[in-house]
Amino acid sequence: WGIDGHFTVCKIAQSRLSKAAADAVQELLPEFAQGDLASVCIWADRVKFRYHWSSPLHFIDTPDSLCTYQYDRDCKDEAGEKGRCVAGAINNYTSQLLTYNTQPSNSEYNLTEALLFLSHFMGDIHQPLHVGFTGDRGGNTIDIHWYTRKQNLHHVWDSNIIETAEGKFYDFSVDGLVDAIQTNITNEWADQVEEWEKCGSDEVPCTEIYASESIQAACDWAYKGVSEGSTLAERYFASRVPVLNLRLAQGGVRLAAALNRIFGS
Ligand code: DCM
Ligand code: DCM
Ligand code: DCM
Ligand code: ZN
Ligand code: ZN
Repeated sequence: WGIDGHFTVCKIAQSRLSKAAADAVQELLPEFAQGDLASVCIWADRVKFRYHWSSPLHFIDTPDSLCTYQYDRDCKDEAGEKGRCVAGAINNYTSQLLTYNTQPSNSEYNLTEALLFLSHFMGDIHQPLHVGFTGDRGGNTIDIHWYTRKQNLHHVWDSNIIETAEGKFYDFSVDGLVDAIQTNITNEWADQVEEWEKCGSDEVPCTEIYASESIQAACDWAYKGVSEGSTLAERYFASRVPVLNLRLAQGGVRLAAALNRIFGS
């Protein structure tokens, strides 16, 4: 996601934290966040250049045209190193944050960074094209027109659909989008939320579910009907925006659920 996608996921998440998790988040947030998780949700993108090792942790490349995800097969970087993908990173930073409960002030890890990475990566794993095909780098090499402007398909899902929705429906404000999704969560989607919060079983970790949903949505909605040089406009926007809103909602609900589990009650 771009700035507004990550902001939305973290706004939704912070509003759903238990007292214990909210307190831990307050303590771990950096000073410049001023208590607002959403304001630093994009941090992991800003440090890609400083922390070179972290850039493969934002996505997963899956086999072209297969539309499935498997951790053992797919979660690796371009050099083939295992675990170096967004699912591996979520697992890693979750286990780092769990040390907060036993050694809050002398963890061997930087738990502030762990919180910011986890919050960001929980968003990215819900962006369908962050679990896209290998050959097109998650849609980055598919050049299309977004209305009249040259764009690539990945960027359409990171930012353009969200920005177009904000412009059309919410007076160009991200807060309007957040409010609308919050309303959906408490109404239309209320009976699904508990299912989203469930975290698989011991054999099926949560990231397996999130990533599988993403590549499925990528095939069914993001890639569908699109080819090099396509023009995507009103029809594509109108049919995809509900899918995108759902993924932002699930990202937010699941980030909160993860933090609530990590920091106990
Ligand atoms: N940052 C920010 N606002 C501040 C200070 C920092 O948005 N007042 C962001 C910009 C950098 C990152 O945090 O990407 C740097 O954080 P640090 O150097 O503390 O890790
Ligand atoms: N990770 C890393 N380097 C760090 C901190 C975290 O590469 N300094 C990431 C890479 C992996 C994830 O953590 O995706 C899991 O790492 P490991 O396999 O070492 O547990
Ligand atoms: N990305 C992806 N899959 C890839 C490569 C990149 O999902 N195989 C994502 C990461 C960024 C965006 O695409 O959100 C742009 O990547 P880059 O900056 O590497 O062009
Ligand atoms: Zn992206
Ligand atoms: Zn990212």
